[in-house]
Amino acid sequence: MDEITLHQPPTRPWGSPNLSPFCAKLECYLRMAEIPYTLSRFGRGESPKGKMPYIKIGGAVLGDSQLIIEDLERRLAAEGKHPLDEGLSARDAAIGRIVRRTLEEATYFVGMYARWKTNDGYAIQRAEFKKWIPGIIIPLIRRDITKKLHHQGTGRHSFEEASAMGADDYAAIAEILGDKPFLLGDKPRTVDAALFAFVDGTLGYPLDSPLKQGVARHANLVAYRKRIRDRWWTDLPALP
Ligand SMILES: N[C@@H](CCC(=O)N[C@@H](CS)C(=O)NCC(=O)O)C(=O)O
Repeated sequence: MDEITLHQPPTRPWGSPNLSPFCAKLECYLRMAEIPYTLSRFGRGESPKGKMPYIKIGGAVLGDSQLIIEDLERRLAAEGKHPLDEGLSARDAAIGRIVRRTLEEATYFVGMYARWKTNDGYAIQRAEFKKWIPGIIIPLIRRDITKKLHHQGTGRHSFEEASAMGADDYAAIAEILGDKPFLLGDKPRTVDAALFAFVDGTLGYPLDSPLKQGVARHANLVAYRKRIRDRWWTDLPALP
């Protein structure tokens, strides 16, 4: 495998891998798949999709966490190594896809609401973002995200309504996880990188919200997060 540089925000806030769940997902995948990488700063101008994360590999710049993971899975297979989703049944692949898309295309916006639209969340965001971007643009980011939340739809609900929808997503995922070590069985699959990033990003965020309480209610999701942190994130503070 060519050398990989992973470009993402430079901080590990609140004892978590990253403030962006998509960055936490991709970095977790790299660790689970045992693919070496080095970290570098995020530059919007060079990001192929204008979003974080992106990687450089063998002279190419690739964007979108999922497109990158799928590319790396193909490279692992081509090298005779073991992609995380090797041997996955069609049914499990379908379940993994639906869970991931629910998290990324629906639950994600509830987290954004908690972080950017509520005043308590915004105070936390402002303090963290100030560490790596000019403070003057942070209110503009808030305005932009609030507008996006409105257009996407989640922002039109009360925080309680939106949080209940997010909590119900996690309840459904907790049901699928059951007492298995990973979402689809005994081995980590690509979907686990995404699920870990979202569960960890919700439980680790320093704001007590109905969304966070919704995740914390599920002992299996709490244990899942710890199991993955204990194995792949020993450089972060250990969880009790
Ligand atoms: N589908 C993309 C989503 C990435 C994404 O939305 N990243 C957010 C941070 S969590 C971002 O870069 N936002 C900045 C923007 O939209 O301008 C992926 O999987 O990489």
